[in-house]
Formats: sequence, structure tokens, C-alpha cells
Amino acid sequence: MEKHMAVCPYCGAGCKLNLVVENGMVVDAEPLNGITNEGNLCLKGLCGFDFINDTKILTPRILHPMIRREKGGELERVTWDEALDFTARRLMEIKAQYGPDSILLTGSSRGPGNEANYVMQKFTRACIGTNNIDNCARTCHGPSVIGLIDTLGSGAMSVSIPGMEEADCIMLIGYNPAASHPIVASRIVKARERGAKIIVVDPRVIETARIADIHLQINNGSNLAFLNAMANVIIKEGLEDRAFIDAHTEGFEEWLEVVVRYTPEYSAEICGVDADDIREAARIYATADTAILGWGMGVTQQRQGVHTVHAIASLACVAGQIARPHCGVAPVRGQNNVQGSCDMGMWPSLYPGYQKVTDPAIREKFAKAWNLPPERLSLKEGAKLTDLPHGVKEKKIRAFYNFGEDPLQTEPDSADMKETLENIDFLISQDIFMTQTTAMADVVLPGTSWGEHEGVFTASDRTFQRFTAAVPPKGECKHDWEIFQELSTRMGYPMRYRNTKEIWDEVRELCPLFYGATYEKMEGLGHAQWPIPTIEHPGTPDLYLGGKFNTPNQKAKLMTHEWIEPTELPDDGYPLILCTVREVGHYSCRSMTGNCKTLAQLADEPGFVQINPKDADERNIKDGDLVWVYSRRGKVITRAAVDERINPGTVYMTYQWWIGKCNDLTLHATDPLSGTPEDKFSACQVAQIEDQVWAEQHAEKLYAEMKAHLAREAAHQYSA
Ligand SMILES: Nc1nc2c(c(=O)[nH]1)N[C@H]1C(S)=C(S)[C@@H](COP(=O)(O)OP(=O)(O)OC[C@H]3O[C@@H](n4cnc5c(=O)[nH]c(N)nc54)[C@H](O)[C@@H]3O)O[C@H]1N2
Ligand SMILES: Nc1nc2c(c(=O)[nH]1)N[C@H]1C(S)=C(S)[C@@H](COP(=O)(O)OP(=O)(O)OC[C@H]3O[C@@H](n4cnc5c(=O)[nH]c(N)nc54)[C@H](O)[C@@H]3O)O[C@H]1N2
Ligand code: SF4
Ligand SMILES: [Mo]
Repeated sequence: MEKHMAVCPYCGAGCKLNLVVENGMVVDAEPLNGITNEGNLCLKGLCGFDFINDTKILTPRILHPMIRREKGGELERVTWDEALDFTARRLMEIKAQYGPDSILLTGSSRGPGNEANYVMQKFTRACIGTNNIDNCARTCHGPSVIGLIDTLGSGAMSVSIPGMEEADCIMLIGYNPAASHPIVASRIVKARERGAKIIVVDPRVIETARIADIHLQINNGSNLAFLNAMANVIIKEGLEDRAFIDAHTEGFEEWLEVVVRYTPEYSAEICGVDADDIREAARIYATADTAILGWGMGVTQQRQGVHTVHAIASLACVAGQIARPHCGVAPVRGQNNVQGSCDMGMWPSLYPGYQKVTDPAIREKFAKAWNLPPERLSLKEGAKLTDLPHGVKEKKIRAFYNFGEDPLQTEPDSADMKETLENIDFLISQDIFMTQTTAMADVVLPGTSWGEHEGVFTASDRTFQRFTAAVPPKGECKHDWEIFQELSTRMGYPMRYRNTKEIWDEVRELCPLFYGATYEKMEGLGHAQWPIPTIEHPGTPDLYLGGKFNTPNQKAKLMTHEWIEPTELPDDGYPLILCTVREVGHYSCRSMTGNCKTLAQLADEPGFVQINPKDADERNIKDGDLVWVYSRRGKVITRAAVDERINPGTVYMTYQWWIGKCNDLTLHATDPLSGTPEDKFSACQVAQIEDQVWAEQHAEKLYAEMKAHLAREAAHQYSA
């Protein structure tokens, strides 16, 4: 039996663990005493490893490269040389015919690690010659990155995960840690046990609401009205930190002009809560010795995501609840390495280390390091992941390189996404599984899985940690970074890294924020939390200490805005709000958790729609019944989970299910400032199905067909 140190590949809590290996197979996972998890793991950390072994429960792994010589033709197994030659030739043809900006790439915030993402963005910028590179943060905390850079200067959590336990008040808005980051949730429970006050702002009665001092069940889509009212109370009652505002912020007067209009009575009407409860929450938050304001997708996946983040950051500044230890803002990042993807410049406006692509001096620096004349690097900000559908319709985007994401499952309005992927000239998918997106690709490139490679992940709180390989690569799988460098070399921009450490050292040299994060420092249980500008530097658990913000004049910029309604409101035909959230035992597109035996046994297709008993009764629906959910975009079958904790008028589906697929229903409307889809709000209807026997058979048939289709596509890899 061997044990190999790794970091969990699911959420951004960054839990360290050992993978236990017997006879070349990963057979168990054991918690380690990592900085964020201190010997704990949640269900997914403990039971989420056996997908590596290619269990084929949901869909097979891809172990050999495949190409489709013609659009609509069959996948065909080929050698790596042939696959890479074919890909390089097609990309060069497209670049020559339509220009570099006709190619869009997306990075992976999951298993691959920072080094593979760094090499992919270098390939994008230096070899293809475009800034069209993005990652799933676009659909996620993109508004937090943008909104925090606008106000405070850094698009990341200002506090650390262990530090959350030390705060005297934790306010959560649109964030459900018990399902999303269980180890963070357990820290909040510990803070509560120490006497911290907990405020929860969520339309549903989530787990944390049960231990909250005050739970504000605001209406879906009303965050900004609520936050403006909290600010209004703080000013009206003189609870603001005048000295901090004067010394460390600017824009107070403009901010106040908006805030004065949002009296608690006015916002209570919009939010559907009691005005006195808003006052109470404001008092608790503003008068605590130290407070952390945490948020998640309930804030960002909305029409006003960026605006709401402006309001949150400003509220923290005005209340003086920032810039001291254990006191600040916590957009707890979703994917295990989404902070890392952003750190590595998988973002159309930023090089690695948050350095602007539009700054000629920065371009000069990267060009020199990458051995290029500066004009070879584009000064123009690139396209976003959510520009793909209209970019293809307008024929501006001709090729899409999909690295470790599954847009057909995870982007809104799947029918439109399917059409997009059918109509694009060239689709590459580099994954570890035969996903729905991979099954449509012209080129299938098998990367090694987490457990088969090493590298560095960045946890949600800016902590870099190393992870190692436990078992050798299966089949012909190649390390993701090797695939990019071999393609780049074929396309005329040679790269010759020998290992991930060489790549990481190049990242450190180019990114002043990360320079001190050496591999040596991250050996074993070691870690390094950025900013870490020198080798001697201890790392930075709390940002902005002493009121020094990362804006050009070191002052925070106070901003807030008028609240506006969500894009698609309920009406007679679609009278319910559809809100899409997460499933505790399954993860994102489910390619990994769906292939883990224990997790698959806990919950399976066709997933669930959570509905209030009143809405269920009106439709004659009982708990456990199969039902139809439909919207203007589509119709799916799923199982009703009738639950009093769900607010009437809204139903909740998790985006993990392939048959009960909520993205068949969601709307592709985005926050114009970030391009983030409004996944938290669209209109739908739920209907009873009379014949439950037929419904069970139908759901089963759809699931069997889906699995058979993917197995058939994957079988081509064994056809040679
Ligand atoms: N088990 C599991 N864990 C995961 C994931 C997974 O797929 N499975 N995904 C990971 C990823 S990628 C991410 S980004 C994180 C996300 O983690 P969270 O941010 O917790 O995401 P959600 O559960 O989608 O939404 C959070 C809450 O927002 C509430 N909400 C909805 N609309 C509103 C609103 O208008 N106002 C307010 N105040 N609240 C609202 C919902 O009721 C929900 O409780 O989780 C990560 N962790
Ligand atoms: N309706 C609705 N939709 C949503 C959301 C929502 O709340 N509601 N949430 C959104 C959010 S916050 C997010 S972050 C996105 C997530 O959306 P995605 O990023 O598409 O989801 P993941 O499951 O994380 O995709 C990871 C993919 O990478 C592959 N993979 C894993 N490890 C490796 C590796 O080492 N190498 C390679 N090459 N591939 C690998 C996996 O098999 C999988 O296909 O979904 C979004 N979609
Ligand atoms: S909390 Fe997140 S990182 Fe930790 S074990 Fe669970 S899924 Fe993995
Ligand atoms: Mo996410």
C-alpha cells in the first residue's frame, strides 16, 4: 500500500488528503492536516476518488486520441502524432483565413492545475496571437473578480479560510456553504460556537440559516435593494466608520446619493422582508468587532452581479469591516482551482498575476520573457466564454478549444449551445471523460487525470498548494501541459518544458504577486498564500491591512447602484421562478462524481426539483413524483422534492443532472458588465405527470440512451 499527497479536486476549500494506492489502483482517500482542512474532509473528499479507475458508471474515460476527419463523420482513433498534426493544421488554416481572433479557448479550473493553464494561455497569446482565453469563472465569480478590482483593487477573498473561524460576525448572502464548501461551513459552525453572530440572506432556508441569529428570506433577485437598505440604516444610525471612510476611501458622496433613497421601508417592499429585520442585520454587522461578508452564486449569477459586488465591497468599507485580521470580504470561489485559473491569466483582459493585457509595459515584459517581438502579443482584450453562441452565429468565432469544461451541460440554454457547437467549424475537446461536449468534438485529446499528474492548485483564499501523482497515466493519456506545448511547437512557437516545476518557476518570475511561492515551500503540507512577493515573505492571510487597497491611489472606491428587476419575470404561462443551485454529493457537470460508486448510489438521475408544499399541492404533485418542468427554452423530466424550506413561487434545480437538466430551461441573458449568465433567475412552470409508471420508464429510457450514446462514442477509441 502506498500513499500520495494530493489536494481535493472538487471545491475551492483546498483540503489536503492522501490517495491510498493498491496494485496500481486508487482505493481510498484519507484526510491530511492541511492549512484549510486540518484533518477533515467532506463526503466528496472521502468518496470522490474512484472515477480515476475508469469505473464507467456514468461515462467512460477517454484514453486515446481521436479525430473526426469530416464534420458529421465518425470519431476515429489515431496516433498522437496524427491527432496533433491534424489539430495544428486546422488551427493554422483557420487563423490564416479568419485571423487569430476567430479562435476561442477556455481553460480548466478543475484537475489540471496552474501549470497546464499557464501553458495554455501562453499558447493562446504567444502562438495563436489572441487574448480569447477564458475559464468557468465567467459563469461563476466573474462579477466578484471584476467588482472587487473596481472597488478594492484585488479580485479575491480578502480573508483566509482558517480566519473565518475567528470572526465575530459572519454574514452570508447568496451562499450555501453546507452544500458548496462543507469544510468552510464547519468553520462557520465553529465560529458560531465561539459566539459569533451569523446573518443569512437567502430566499431558501439553507442549513446555515438554521444556526443564524437572523435569516432574511429576501425575494429572489432583490440583493441590491437589500444591501442599499443595510447601508442606509448604517448611515442613518451613525454606525459608519467615519475615520476609515475619510482616510481610506473615495466616492462617498456619490455612493450616499443612491443609498439615501433605499430606506428600509422602501427596500422591504422589494425584498419581501420586514424593515426592522433589515435594521437588525445592519446593526449586528456594523457593530461587531470583526465581521466577514461572504457571498456566492446567489449574488453573482444575476443580471446585476457586478453592481451587487460593488455594493458589498462598499458596505464593508463604510462599516469599517475590512482591512483588519479576520475582517473583510469572502467571495468563496467554487471550483478547486478557479482562483488558480484566474491567477494564471485565463481571462481575456489579464496576463498571469493580474497584469493587464492593454498595458504596453506589461506586454513588453511578457514578450521579452517569451522571446517574441512585442507586436506579436495582442493589446486588445479578448472574447469571453459566454460570447461563444453569438460569436458563432455572427461567424466571428470559427474554432473553440475546450479544455476541461463541459459547456453543453453547464452553460445556459443547452439547445442553443448544441446548435453553436454543431455550427462551429472546428471543436477540440481535451478532457478525461467522454462528456456530452466531448462527444461532439472534431478532435478528442485525452489528458491525464487528477491522481495521475502533479502541480499546484490555488484554494479559494489565495493559498497555493502542491499535489502529486498517485498512479501512472492510463492508456495513452498525456499531461495537459505536454499536449499544449506539442501543439505549439507544431504551430511554429516551440515550447520545451521538461516538468511542471520549470513552468511554475517561469510563472513566479513573471508574477510579482507569486514570486515567493516556490515548490520547496509547498513541499508536503507546505503552502504559500499570495501576495508573497519574496522568498522570505510569509504569505498574506488578510489583504489590505491598515487600509492600503490595491487601487492606484491605495483608496477603496465606494460604489453602488439602483436596483433593477431580473430579465425574465414570471407570467401566466411560466408563473414560477426557476433558480438553479448545487447538489451536495455531486459536482458541476458530474463527469467525476457520477463515476464514483458511493456518490452515485446516494443520488441519481433524473435529479430533483425542490418545490414548496403549497406550489406542489396546487399542481397535485407529491414528494418523489416525476414531473415536467418547462420554460420558453425546453422541457425536462425530473423528480419533485417537496420541501417546506423552499420559498413559495420559486423552484430550485441543481445543474448536476443530465436528464433532469436545468440548463435545457435556463435563459442565456447575462450581466452586461461581466458576461455572467443569470442562472439564478428565469421563468418556468412545473406540471404533474398522470402516468407515473410511464414516467419512470421514460426517465430510465432517456438515461440508458444517454449512457449508450456516450459509450458508443467512447468505443471508437478501441476500434483501431
Ligand atoms: N457539492 C458541490 N459543491 C460545489 C459545487 C457543486 O457542483 N457541487 N460547485 C462549486 C462551484 S463551481 C461553485 S461556484 C460554488 C457555489 O456555491 P454557492 O455560491 O453556495 O452556490 P449556489 O448553491 O448555486 O447558490 C447559493 C445560494 O444562493 C441562493 N440564492 C438564489 N437566488 C438568490 C438571490 O436572489 N439572493 C440571495 N441572497 N440568494 C439567492 C440560493 O438559494 C443558494 O442557497 O460551489 C462549489 N461547490
Ligand atoms: N444552471 C446553472 N448552470 C451552471 C451553474 C449554476 O449554478 N446553474 N454554475 C456555473 C458554475 S459556477 C460553474 S463554475 C460552471 C462549471 O462548469 P464546468 O467547468 O463545465 O464544469 P466541471 O464539471 O467543473 O467541468 C470540468 C471538466 O473537466 C474535466 N476534467 C477534470 N479534470 C481534468 C484534467 O485534469 N484534465 C482535463 N483535460 N480535463 C479534466 C471533467 O471531466 C469535466 O468535463 O457551471 C456553471 N453552470
Ligand atoms: S470541502 Fe471541498 S475541498 Fe474539502 S473535501 Fe469537500 S469538496 Fe473537497
Ligand atoms: Mo463555479
